[in-house]
Amino acid sequence: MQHYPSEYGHYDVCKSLMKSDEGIVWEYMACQPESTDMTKYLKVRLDPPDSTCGETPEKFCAMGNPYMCNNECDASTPELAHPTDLMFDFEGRNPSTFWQSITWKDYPRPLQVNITLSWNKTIELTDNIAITFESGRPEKMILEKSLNYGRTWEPYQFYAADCLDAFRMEPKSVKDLTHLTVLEIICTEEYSTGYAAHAKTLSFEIKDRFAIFAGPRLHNMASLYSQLDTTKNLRDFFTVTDLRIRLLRPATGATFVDEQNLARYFYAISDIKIHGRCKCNLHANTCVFDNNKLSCECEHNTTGPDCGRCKKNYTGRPWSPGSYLTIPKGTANICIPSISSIGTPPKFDRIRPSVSSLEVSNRKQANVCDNELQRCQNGGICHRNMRCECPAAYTGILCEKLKCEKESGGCGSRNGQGAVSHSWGLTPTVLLGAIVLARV
Ligand SMILES: [Ca+2]
Repeated sequence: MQHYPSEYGHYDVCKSLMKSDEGIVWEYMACQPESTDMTKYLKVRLDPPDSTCGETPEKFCAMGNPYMCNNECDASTPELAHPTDLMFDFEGRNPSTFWQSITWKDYPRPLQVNITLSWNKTIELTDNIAITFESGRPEKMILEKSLNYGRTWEPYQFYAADCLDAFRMEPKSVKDLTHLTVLEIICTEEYSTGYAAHAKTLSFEIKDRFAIFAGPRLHNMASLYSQLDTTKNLRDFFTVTDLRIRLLRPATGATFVDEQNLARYFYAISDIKIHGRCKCNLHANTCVFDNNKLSCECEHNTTGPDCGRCKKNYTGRPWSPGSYLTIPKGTANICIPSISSIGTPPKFDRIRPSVSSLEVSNRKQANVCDNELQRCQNGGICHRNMRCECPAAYTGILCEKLKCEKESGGCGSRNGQGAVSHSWGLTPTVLLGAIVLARV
């Protein structure tokens, strides 16, 4: 099992102890795992599967010198093999290690290879995707994404030496995008020039898109986070379960293909960089890689690989993701115990038998409050693990509500009931979501 704990920063803490009038209590915050190198956790698949060179040893031409064609690829000889894992090994070695495709010996049949990268987990991209080619960069390529484990795909970005010719799209740069067009899928010609020693990298620009909201040096992340919070499409744009690199035409560096010398055409990739974090719906700050699978270590009484639902017996209100707002601590929106009618004692009494029967089958989970984690707030006292006895001014299953809220006119000039406000501590609902206090 591999842990990667969060370093200090915004949203790295799910809960913390704090002092209050009632003693030491828990404060809950929105939280997320830190961004990390996601290539360690992916599975790679080629289509067609036999696209790697050297199954039968073959000759290919040197990069940049198509007339030196004595290089050999042989999958059965380690020094001459170019398997897919060489796209993700430690770089910094010279010469670099790389995956290499078969050559274009079947010309004029297109030389096309799909490289599918799967996490089997929803992740959020946090930095540019950078693909380093050892061959010339492809003249035609599509980067695609899936949000449903590869069932359906959509384009992320088109890459071509000539966008109009290849995809009937006007060439664009990410720099042309604005906050109104940030989700546009563009074709770029910036990364498709043929053999050029100094230009090997192809990028999918996450940071430039972030910068549209957060400023050129990402100094205003608060602005980005508030956009992400309020715009689901924007959040989903950076979210994937899989990526697919569709290599559609290798670099030729010319308008024609040299049919006498097809061993000069192939794809070779030395490195792929992908940074991101597990998507945990702001309910976990840790993601573990166990049994070859990533999963969030859910807090806030949530569960599931993405913390996407409430734990059993914590369905006291519908699940909702945590919120980046309010900056900088967000709102935890924790799941609360399964007592649907938070509030008046008579109602509570009516549902008490079911709590009791639950308690028989699963004593620990059915507890409303207990002596280890006394959840009664505002000075409430836990009674037989079943209910909080609240001080006169408070009510609610956890004594989290001011009684006056129930009276007409509420506790003052507040309006809006139940809606999660994005300002601190104004309504009891917010109190419950953002800073649920529980005694320790
Ligand atoms: Ca490598």
